[in-house]
Amino acid sequence: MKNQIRYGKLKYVSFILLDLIALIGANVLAAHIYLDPNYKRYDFQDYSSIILYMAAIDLLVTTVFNTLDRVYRRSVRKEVIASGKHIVISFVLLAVVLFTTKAGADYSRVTVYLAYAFYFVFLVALHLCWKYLLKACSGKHDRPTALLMTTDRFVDEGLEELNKLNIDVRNIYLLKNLNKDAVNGIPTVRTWEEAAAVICWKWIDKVYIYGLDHQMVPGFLIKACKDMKLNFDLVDFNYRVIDVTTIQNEDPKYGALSFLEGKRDIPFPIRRVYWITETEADLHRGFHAHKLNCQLLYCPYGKIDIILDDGQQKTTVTLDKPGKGLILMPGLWREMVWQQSGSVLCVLASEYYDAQEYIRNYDEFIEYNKKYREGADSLKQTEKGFHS
Ligand code: T46
Repeated sequence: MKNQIRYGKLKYVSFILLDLIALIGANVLAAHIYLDPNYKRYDFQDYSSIILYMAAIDLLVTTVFNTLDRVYRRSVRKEVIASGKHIVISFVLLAVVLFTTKAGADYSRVTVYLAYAFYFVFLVALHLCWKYLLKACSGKHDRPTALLMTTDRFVDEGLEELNKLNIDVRNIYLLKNLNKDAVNGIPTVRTWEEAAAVICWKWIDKVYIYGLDHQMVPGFLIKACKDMKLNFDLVDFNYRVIDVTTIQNEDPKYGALSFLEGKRDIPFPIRRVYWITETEADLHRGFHAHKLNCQLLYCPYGKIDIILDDGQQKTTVTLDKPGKGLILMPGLWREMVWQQSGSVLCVLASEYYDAQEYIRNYDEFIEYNKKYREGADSLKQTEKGFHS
């Protein structure tokens, strides 16, 4: 709820007021229909005090159960479910309050049932109408708006890429936010809940993930975006050479220390670590591609050429110092050539070992890559994200 108020502000408050108006309207209608002025046992004056109980319970339920969560962008189905949940909880609480305070006998139960039935209908209808009206009044964006999800290592690159696509990045969700409130003047968010609130109340058109494996996107955020009918899109690269932070001691006898940090340097979950040792110069290994596995390669000792082939062109990256890393996304054919005997290759991998996930035949790789590219290109043309 804190995030809803923070990003929704007056828009969010307007929904609370709308709920109260719907509640009063539903009660007046129910009393009008059911409370017979000639029937002495109940009259509206007595009944009106129940509306106060209902209003208090309504506010309590909204606050405690966060039933207005993402109300601005809910689908009709979600709206019906959330409003139903709100009504059921409120009804149960009212029953508990009334019948434990013995006040229940003073009221017509049928009127209460009717009032809640009307309240449900009003709630759904008013929420839907109000959000369409608010959206119509807030106008269209000149450029598509986006939330960029990335790591602090790739944030500048990601912003540059989206800038090229003429996309207006409104917020950045840094996977590991080290107390950065903004990057290049664009505010950051710290949690998936905050990201979901921004997407909702700032009416973000799309979430872009840059330089991350999709496994790093929290499942709850994916679900929240689905509920808001919003797509994810990858602005991707095949590989990246990165500097590995290395602390060189002034006194050479203490050597150097290099380190990599999860979520900042390593843009995928680490499920496996392996290393290749006892090697001779001119050793050739590899000759395969991965369908799923993301990797980070580094060579803490020696010199190794990594020849990469994306099916169209080849590139060679030489790993020749501990302060150099190579991130490889899936779909790249690779060959490793040891330039110096004893060189050590270390690999951090996103997947457990699975022989089925390798492509070891080059023709098969070309075929696989062609299909993958065609899929990616058609997605770009239709501007539809592939993760949702
Ligand atoms: C890669 C490059 C850089 C396992 O049983 N578990 C493992 O985790 C790995 C990595 C390998 N193996 C077995 C499978 C083979 O029978 O070890 C044997 C040698 O593996 P492979 O021929 O795949 O080794 P490389 O050097 O060609 O490739 C390895 C990795 O497999 C690969 O993912 O990208 O290093």
